[in-house]
Amino acid sequence: MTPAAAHASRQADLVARASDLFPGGVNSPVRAFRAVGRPPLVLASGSGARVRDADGAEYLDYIGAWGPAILGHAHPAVVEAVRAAALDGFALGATSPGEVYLGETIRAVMPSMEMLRFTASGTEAAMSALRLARGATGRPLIVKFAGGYHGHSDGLLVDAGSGIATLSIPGSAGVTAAVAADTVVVPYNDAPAVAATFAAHRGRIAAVIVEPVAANVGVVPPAPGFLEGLREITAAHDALLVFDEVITGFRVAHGGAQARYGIRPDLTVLGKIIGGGMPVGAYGGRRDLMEHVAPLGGVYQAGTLSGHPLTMAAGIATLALLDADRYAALEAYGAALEAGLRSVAASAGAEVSIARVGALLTVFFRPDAPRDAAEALTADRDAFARFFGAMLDAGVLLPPSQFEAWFISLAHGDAELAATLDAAARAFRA
Ligand code: KE4
Repeated sequence: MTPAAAHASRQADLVARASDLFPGGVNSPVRAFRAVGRPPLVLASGSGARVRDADGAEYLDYIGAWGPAILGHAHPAVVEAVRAAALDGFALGATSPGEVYLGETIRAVMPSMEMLRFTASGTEAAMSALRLARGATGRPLIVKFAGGYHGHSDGLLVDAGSGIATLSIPGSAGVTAAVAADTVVVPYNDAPAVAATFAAHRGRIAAVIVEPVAANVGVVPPAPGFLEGLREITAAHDALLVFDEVITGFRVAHGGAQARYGIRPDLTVLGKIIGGGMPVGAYGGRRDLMEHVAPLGGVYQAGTLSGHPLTMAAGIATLALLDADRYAALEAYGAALEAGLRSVAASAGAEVSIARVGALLTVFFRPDAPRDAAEALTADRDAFARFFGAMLDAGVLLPPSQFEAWFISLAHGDAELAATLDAAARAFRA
């Protein structure tokens, strides 16, 4: 592209400069669009269910900021809450009123979180929950599931999902064998494998961490009895059950997956929606466990911007608009989208399967919905990449990976459903 033409496209210019500044031109790998063979988008604005790239092209959006934008982008109530909070200063370095209000709001909806701690990301929250599990039990081992993604702390990057699955890499360089040795990986939806793992490591497992609806290999719902099995096995061995609800919290039900499936975990990890799109994480659970956390107990965890006032303001404003009947609307759109996609795929003769839990959906390019990561990873990535490109060309932006979920918002309505299905009908044929 000639220099003049480069400046004709602000996006191309920014992509070129970003590629020089950041690894892959991005500040998080999945944003690089490498798995779909397209140049990355630079998104300059969002409103409701739509986003605009740096050249002003508009897309109907199913990335949804990877989960937080459940109200749609730039919801006026959330924007106003952050604007007003900003006038009182930003981080002040002590507890702020908003932390109390948001903490009480979360606990009222998720009563298993008897006591909690805010962080600035889901990674920090998951990492801290597991440090707490080890500190409280005195045991070294953590069990996670193949394809489970719980942020990028060393011990959790073993056989993870999300970007690790998208980039088809086994784990991460820089994670030592010593660290990885304390993480045991078992297949999702396989409670007997978990029981066998506990038998093999009797008395040494601190906790099991699970995405109660797997969403980082694409959406893989828990098989009937799986979560109940985890609850029984961990209780029988005095180990802790940690629900990573960074995606599912306030998404698959008002009270998250623990409400939807009726399981009370010992600890819960949150992120995304509770911050309304601002940097956030939280972990919490049984009071007797959380009292091990500094400064009360010996498990240290800290953060300069934990509980940031503007994040708290965005979270409070977001959760205030997520009362129980909004979930009926999310469920209705999700069901209509699933049925519509199934119909247009069948008409086009496309061999896909659709997995959905509430407002979380994945179209898998494989004949039947996967039951675990190993099955999900057999999906046809090239077919997905072609579908992604055809949808993008039709103005619909999907998460740029077969192994991520589509995030539906309350701003997605009849017009968005029709536009999505019209684009999909053409894309499946392509
Ligand atoms: P963050 O550190 O990215 O806030 O949260 C980590 C995390 C923890 N647990 C679960 C279940 C998660 O899905 C995530 C992050 N999700 C990915 C999308 N699959 C974030 C997108 C990205 O990495 O850019």
